[in-house]
Amino acid sequence: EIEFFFPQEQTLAVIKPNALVEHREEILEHIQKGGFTISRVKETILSREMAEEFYKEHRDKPFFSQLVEFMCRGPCMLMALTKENAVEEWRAMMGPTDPAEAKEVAPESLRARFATDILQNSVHGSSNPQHASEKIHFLFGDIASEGDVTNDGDMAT
Ligand code: RTP
Ligand code: MG
Repeated sequence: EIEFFFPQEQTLAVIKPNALVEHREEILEHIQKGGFTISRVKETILSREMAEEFYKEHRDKPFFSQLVEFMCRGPCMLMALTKENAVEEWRAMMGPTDPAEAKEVAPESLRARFATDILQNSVHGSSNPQHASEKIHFLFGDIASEGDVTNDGDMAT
């Protein structure tokens, strides 16, 4: 009798404000069908400071101020997703940054289906496991750790 062990990985997923208003159920359904465990979840309006810190890697880009303004416009849903190879799989499910490209190369992807434009592109996903743990720690605080299955119940702070 052989048992296989698949190491779990965590990624951070964010449903951005426009998509949370219009496509919440479809995106959550997609995540569940993809076999991810939602190990932490919080719905929140990011402050300007939090959005700036969250996307600090982009602070010198021409779109930075627009990006921060957009991310603060309304509630986001923040999720830690757990699965084998979660970072890559969630990025694949999202599709390319620009929905025009997404429609070409990944028509089933979330951005192909739900993005408005390259800025309001419906979802975020960490680009590597290091970023994932850094951002999960930043957004959920100290108690976020692997295997920790928690729903904050903290839906409006
Ligand atoms: P994300 O970080 O949100 O998952 O997106 P990503 O890795 O696919 O793309 P990234 O280069 O990290 O860009 C972060 C977010 O900035 C906005 N953006 N706007 N106007 C523009 O040319 C432009 N380029 C990027 C998007 O909201 C993008 O997701
Ligand atoms: Mg990125």
